[in-house]
Amino acid sequence: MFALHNYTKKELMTLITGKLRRNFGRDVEEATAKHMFKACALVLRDIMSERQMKTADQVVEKHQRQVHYLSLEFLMGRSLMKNAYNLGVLEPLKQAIEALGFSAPDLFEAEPDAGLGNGGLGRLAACYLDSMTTLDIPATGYSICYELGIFKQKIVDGQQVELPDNWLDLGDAWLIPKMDEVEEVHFGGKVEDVWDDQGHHHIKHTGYDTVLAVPRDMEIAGYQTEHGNVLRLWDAKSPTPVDMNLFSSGQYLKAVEQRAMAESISKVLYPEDNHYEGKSLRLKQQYFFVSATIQSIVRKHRAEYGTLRNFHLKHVIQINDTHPTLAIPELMRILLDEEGYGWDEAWYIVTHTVAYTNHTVLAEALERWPQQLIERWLPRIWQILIEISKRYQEALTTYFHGDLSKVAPMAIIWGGEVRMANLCVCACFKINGVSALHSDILKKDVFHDAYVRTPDKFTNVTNGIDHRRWLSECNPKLDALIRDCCGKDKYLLHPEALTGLEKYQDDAGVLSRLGQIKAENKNAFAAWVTRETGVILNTDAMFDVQVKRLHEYKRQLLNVLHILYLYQRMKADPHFDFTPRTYLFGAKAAPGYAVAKRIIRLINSVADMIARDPACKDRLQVVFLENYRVSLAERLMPASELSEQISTAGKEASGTGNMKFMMNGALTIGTLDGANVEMHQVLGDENIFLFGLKANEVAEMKHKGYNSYEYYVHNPELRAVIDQLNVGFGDGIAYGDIARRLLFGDGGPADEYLLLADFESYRDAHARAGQVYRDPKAWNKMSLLNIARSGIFAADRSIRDYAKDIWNVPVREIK
Ligand code: T68
Repeated sequence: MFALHNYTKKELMTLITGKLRRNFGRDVEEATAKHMFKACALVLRDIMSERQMKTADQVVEKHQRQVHYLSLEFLMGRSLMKNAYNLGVLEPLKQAIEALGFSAPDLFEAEPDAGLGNGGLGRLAACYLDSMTTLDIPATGYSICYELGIFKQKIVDGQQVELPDNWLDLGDAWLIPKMDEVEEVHFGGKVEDVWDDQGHHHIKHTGYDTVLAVPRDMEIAGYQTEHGNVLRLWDAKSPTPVDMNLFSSGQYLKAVEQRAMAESISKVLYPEDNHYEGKSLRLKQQYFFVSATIQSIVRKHRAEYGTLRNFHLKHVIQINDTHPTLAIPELMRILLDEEGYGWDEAWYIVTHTVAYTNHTVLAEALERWPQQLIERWLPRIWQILIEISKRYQEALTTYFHGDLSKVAPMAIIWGGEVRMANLCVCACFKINGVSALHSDILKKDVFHDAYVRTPDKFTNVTNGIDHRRWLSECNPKLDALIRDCCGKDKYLLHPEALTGLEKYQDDAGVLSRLGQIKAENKNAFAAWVTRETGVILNTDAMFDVQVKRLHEYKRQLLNVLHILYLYQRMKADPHFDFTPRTYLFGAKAAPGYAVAKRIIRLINSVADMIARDPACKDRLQVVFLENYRVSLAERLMPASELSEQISTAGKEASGTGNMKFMMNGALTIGTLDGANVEMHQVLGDENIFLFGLKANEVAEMKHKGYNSYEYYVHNPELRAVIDQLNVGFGDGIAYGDIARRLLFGDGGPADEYLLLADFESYRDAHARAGQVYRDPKAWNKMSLLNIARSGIFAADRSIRDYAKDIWNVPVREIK
């Protein structure tokens, strides 16, 4: 164990004022909040940078095995409070800021979210960086330094409008550019085989465009450790001002074009989640990031060992979904063309280095790159892919005795497309899903035949969340209660210590304190919403929350149908007995996903109608929270009471929002999907509100032929709700398109996600939740047990699983 240096308020004040003077030429009196934020960030960055360099030296000295986590997305959110917390300087930092005449909460609030991700997959990567560092794993994250992160969402007249997210203005305070570690990435051109005088064969690549990859490193601090890691974000730059050769040869336009091409690569994050689009700029992003990353790892390895023969012993490359799959042919390229290895030796190294995490079974999310695109932009990679594909297909044909019904779906190149998931399954030494159910579906269904051939490759690592951020930091009152009940701060490094709460499950004092904390958190959240938007939330009602990306499979629409049902019952019978609810929604829709945008508009139409109806006052309220993001989630989780996790069973790979709610004492209404299954396992039927078809029943129903119209005909309540979609609401907007989609399918299958089939069961589960809510003691007991049993969903547990089952690296032992 290291002795951590404890910075005092006075030391921090000196460091901060020093930064203000040296970096911004200001005394404290002249500094703006922005200067102050940057100065604080720079002070913490220095501390982390020192630690990280020591860690890096140690890794070299001890020849440690390293983890490289490749992801097109890291949804980091804010860092100032997080880093201060992990470095153990949060309290003295707050005091220093205040003593310098600034408000600490305002300063934390001034930091823009680093929104370099869409949703669950990106946030997972961020949580894992925290845990890998806290557990002393030598690990590096790699991604793109997008100039524009996930768009900012405005709601105008009920509709989503996207605005650019220019986070680097302030956010670049965390980044350290390393000009001496720039890599070159090549696009296009021509590849030839050449033989030298000795008859040796070489690959000659000419006529390519060069893009420079400049690393901008973000330091990552762990909790109570001196260990430091980095997130390496690659920024795309054009090589030298402009290519003077092109200019002088009169190719003026080509020179300008090339420059624009180069710098467009890191311009913007693609805003589609769980969806694939074969855009050439996206392919370039993927190769740019993967090529720079692999070259950088190889360069450092060569400097340390002078050979790549032991590469797989010293490195493991984890790829976050198929987005970084080109790491496989890129590492092959370097081993073959630059190191001169033969195919078999190169293949051995690659296939003992790369491991793949799958995050979705949705067909529309599977990446299938058109052959022409790869051929044109990555000609050498294309040749390597052909060879990998050919050899794999031969092996499969032998194994399956020429059975094309097995070989064809597993092929890597097929029908003019490159199937990235199949390439991963072929080349990776481990393949994992992200929840028990999801990993089972991979084995039984998506990759069944590959599983039969190589069962040992397949494993599960259930997702987890950074419980220090998502409980301790964001919910200080609950943190205090846990410290009182579970052995002080023990749970911060031993999340399983949360079970210590169990013995208070019938303790009236603790239960009422838990209820009190929730009430105070609701009030604080409501006050913030009012400040930001003017909307007044009814804090006496149950806060019933669905926040996540807008996607049909996540079934926000099912929630809306049920709200309309409640509304109609209330209108029909003023004495209708139900537990008052404040429904909160937050969701970004991919800008090109028209149906998702319609559903956002529908939620706003319904919210508006209910807000205007005096009959709903104090009983029913619907609020759409604009621009849902990490920092908004941190405010909302502590205030939530009912967590909506209602995806069609079999579709949500894991979910991680579900875990954040659970840890903050919200109860779940949900289907047996993703990690909900494992939540149910530890909670039992009595501590979760389950409903709906199970994954196998969904498959069966689809197989038999699902008819949504029958539910419409046979359930008058459901019929009335769908009829109202057709008629529309107070704002004069009708949603016949959505009604048609449910009943007849609008080009596709009717009600693809089985909303109507699950409606009744969902309604009943809501009625049960409403009943329990009326008995605060029963509710609080359930809430307490949810928190107590949430420890297995800490990212520390997930990372220990990865370290042991996949990475084969030692982890910090914590007393
Ligand atoms: C999510 N996937 C899963 N994808 O939907 C969720 N996709 O169940 C799971 O908990 C989470 O991953 C973590 O494992 C995503 O978030 C994307 O965001 C995405 C982005 C680009 C392309 C495709």
